[in-house]
Amino acid sequence: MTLDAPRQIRTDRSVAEVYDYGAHVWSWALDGEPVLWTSAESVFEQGKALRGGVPICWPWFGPGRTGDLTPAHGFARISDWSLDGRVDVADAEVLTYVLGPDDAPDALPGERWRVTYVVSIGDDLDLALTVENRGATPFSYEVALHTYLTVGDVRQVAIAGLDGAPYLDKVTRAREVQSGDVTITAETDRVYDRAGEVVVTDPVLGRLLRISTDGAANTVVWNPWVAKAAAMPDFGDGEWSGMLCIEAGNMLESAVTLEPGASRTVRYRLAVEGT
Ligand code: TA6
Repeated sequence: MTLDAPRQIRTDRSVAEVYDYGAHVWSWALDGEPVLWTSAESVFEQGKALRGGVPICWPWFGPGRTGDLTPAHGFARISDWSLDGRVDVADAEVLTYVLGPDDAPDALPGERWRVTYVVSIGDDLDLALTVENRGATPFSYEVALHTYLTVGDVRQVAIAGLDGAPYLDKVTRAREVQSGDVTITAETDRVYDRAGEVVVTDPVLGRLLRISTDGAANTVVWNPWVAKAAAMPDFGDGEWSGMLCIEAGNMLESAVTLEPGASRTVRYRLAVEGT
């Protein structure tokens, strides 16, 4: 079944589209220039993830810590979220989405949780995802805001802010320590044990993308490169050089355990600056 049309957001400098499906911020352009990346081959069907924008990975990341969970990256991005509010504030538009167990096709019966996602679109993109444990027992999850960024040529970007950070290289399965800026010279799929601020310098588009986070322990850097891109039907073969994922969240050893009544927020702010 195809999806309902996305909500159209327009502010002084921004144009964006947000699907209630997955509470998925799909596109965001600032001053007419795309900042989020979207694949021309993405599908728009219930039950399938969109390829681009900011997919929400929850309550697990990838196949989960057991390595065998489906759907990949959890069910939040393929569930219909409820829009709880939409307000204009200063030069931004703020949408508040909510997901509960009754909305999620794959939630376990009797689970008592609630996820609230506040999306602020203006001169920056500001995302805040809060998970509440409304049950009587502790509740664990992984989470990531899996942001796809538009870059001029991924082979020419420099990613600063992770120097010295340990990471799991998901391509080689080795544990490494980052030395200097991250550059992309092959398939890259890394979970860093650090979050905070990451700056992507894009010499082709002549801009910096500044990502700052709160409540996250991990940063993921991903580019599929040639072969992986060709192997994904919803990813155009030549699109890989124009995109880069810089994701933030809590996964693997940094998965979150919420005590009854507790809540935890992960926040991701994306700003565009001239070089
Ligand atoms: O965040 C990187 C990653 O975990 C990669 O391993 C790759 O699987 C990517 O996410 C995309 O996952 P998806 O399920 O959206 O195709």
